[in-house]
Amino acid sequence: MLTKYALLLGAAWGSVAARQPPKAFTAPAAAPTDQSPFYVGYSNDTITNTPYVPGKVFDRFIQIWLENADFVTALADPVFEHLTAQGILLTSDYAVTHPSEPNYIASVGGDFFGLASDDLIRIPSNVSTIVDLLELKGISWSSYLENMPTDGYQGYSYTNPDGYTYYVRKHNPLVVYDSVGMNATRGARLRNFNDFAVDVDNDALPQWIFITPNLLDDGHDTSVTYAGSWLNYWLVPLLENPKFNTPRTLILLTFDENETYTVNNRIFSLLLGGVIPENLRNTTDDTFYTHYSTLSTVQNNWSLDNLGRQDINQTVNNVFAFVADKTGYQNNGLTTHNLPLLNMTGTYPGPLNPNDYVSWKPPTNGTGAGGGPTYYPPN
Ligand SMILES: *[C@@H]1O[C@H](CO)[C@@H](O)[C@H](O)[C@H]1NC(C)=O
Ligand SMILES: *[C@@H]1O[C@H](CO)[C@@H](O)[C@H](O)[C@H]1NC(C)=O
Ligand SMILES: *[C@@H]1O[C@H](CO)[C@@H](O)[C@H](O)[C@H]1NC(C)=O
Ligand SMILES: *[C@@H]1O[C@H](CO)[C@@H](O)[C@H](O)[C@H]1NC(C)=O
Ligand SMILES: *[C@@H]1O[C@H](CO)[C@@H](O)[C@H](O)[C@H]1NC(C)=O
Ligand SMILES: *[C@@H]1O[C@H](CO)[C@@H](O)[C@H](O)[C@H]1NC(C)=O
Ligand SMILES: *[C@@H]1O[C@H](CO)[C@@H](O)[C@H](O)[C@H]1NC(C)=O
Ligand SMILES: *[C@@H]1O[C@H](CO)[C@@H](O)[C@H](O)[C@H]1NC(C)=O
Ligand SMILES: CC(=O)N[C@H]1CO[C@H](CO)[C@@H](O)[C@@H]1O
Repeated sequence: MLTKYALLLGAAWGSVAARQPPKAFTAPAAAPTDQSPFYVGYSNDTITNTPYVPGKVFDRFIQIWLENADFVTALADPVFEHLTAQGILLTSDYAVTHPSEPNYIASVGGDFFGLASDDLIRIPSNVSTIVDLLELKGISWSSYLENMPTDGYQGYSYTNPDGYTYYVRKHNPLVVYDSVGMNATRGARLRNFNDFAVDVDNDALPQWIFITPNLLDDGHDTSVTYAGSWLNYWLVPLLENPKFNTPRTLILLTFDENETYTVNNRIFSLLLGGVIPENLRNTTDDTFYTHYSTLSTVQNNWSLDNLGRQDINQTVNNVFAFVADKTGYQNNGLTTHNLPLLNMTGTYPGPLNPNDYVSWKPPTNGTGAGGGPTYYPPN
């Protein structure tokens, strides 16, 4: 089945970078708001969004995913240190499994469906995602993927003309869901970094944004220092740009998973943005969070419906505390002594686990942090 999809999409299985990663970061342009020839596809248009829908605490949510960097090491890096002083460091945030891809898909679909690989997969079009919930309330969204060549690109990876593979599908969670990837209207909202430059310049960023840096800039093929240099080029100036970081913007800088499978899957994450109250900057929060917390926090903020998956599982769906405090939402109070293990890779049954297959299931009816009903796709 996987092979069929691979052929269908003309995938390059296990494609290996032809070149070694460079040792030092080179800026692709003078500023992150400039288009660059390094990004193969130039922007054709500015994104069109529905009118802004105010949230209870924030009006824009931007998540930025980094890779394979030990945050203890990261904290020693001057750029991370600089950013940490401006935000809330989440000291008890957990990935949900290993390796990368299941964590990415969980963050937008509320489950990883037993997946324990980075294979080329497609999730059937009747499986809902956060996009369905956002669109129901008229909330605009998009993903920006660095070095993805064309909007809505379906391929397994992309190798630039310089011979280096910078982009991989496994870090682009929404394209994996056919309800987004195979729908041309939605696919056009999976955009590249030249589009990002244009969208910021035109003050046209949507309200829910997923950012995937390339395999060098996210630290995957490189190091914390390299990722720090990219953040210094990209995020640090954007934090000062009111078209990106408004007083009502919440930014999550996070990692996909812990590198060490034999420890519980703790990752280190940082909340940033204009919405972080002055008195909470340079503080830590030890509430237990997982990748599902990004779904429940967004649901809580905009009173959304839920997906009827782990986003309604009260063990793993705590809402970011500074948001919950304002909305009056009650988190579960779990502490470090009784946390579930989230490193049990390959042992979860599901439709994407070939060793423990169970068929696709409709959502479970229940209540999430948004208070709305469970969303059932039309077919
Ligand atoms: C993995 O978890 C350990 C223990 O919590 C922590 O020291 C380490 O920094 C984490 N590594 C990553 C890559 O997040
Ligand atoms: C942030 O807090 C640490 C102590 O936790 C302190 O050493 C540091 O100076 C603070 N930084 C800023 C910019 O306030
Ligand atoms: C813009 O359109 C051209 C021509 O169809 C295409 O080659 C290019 O990749 C498009 N840009 C993006 C970002 O999709
Ligand atoms: C494709 O996406 C658009 C915009 O989100 C939506 O209105 C439409 O119903 C979707 N089409 C299908 C076949 O799901
Ligand atoms: C998960 O982490 C715990 C420690 O936090 C460890 O005891 C356990 O063996 C790990 N599980 C796996 C499958 O590595
Ligand atoms: C909720 O999450 C916990 C921790 O991962 C898990 O043990 C439990 O089975 C989940 N419940 C449901 C209904 O999925
Ligand atoms: C999707 O539709 C198939 C039948 O075509 C059904 O077996 C499956 O349960 C549905 N999945 C969901 C998530 O509703
Ligand atoms: C879900 O639960 C609600 C509240 O109990 C109920 O009104 C609704 O009919 C249920 N929906 C489905 C599809 O079971
Ligand atoms: C969708 C939703 O719940 N919107 C509310 C968010 O919070 C603002 C401010 O409290 C309300 O005005 C909205 O109705």
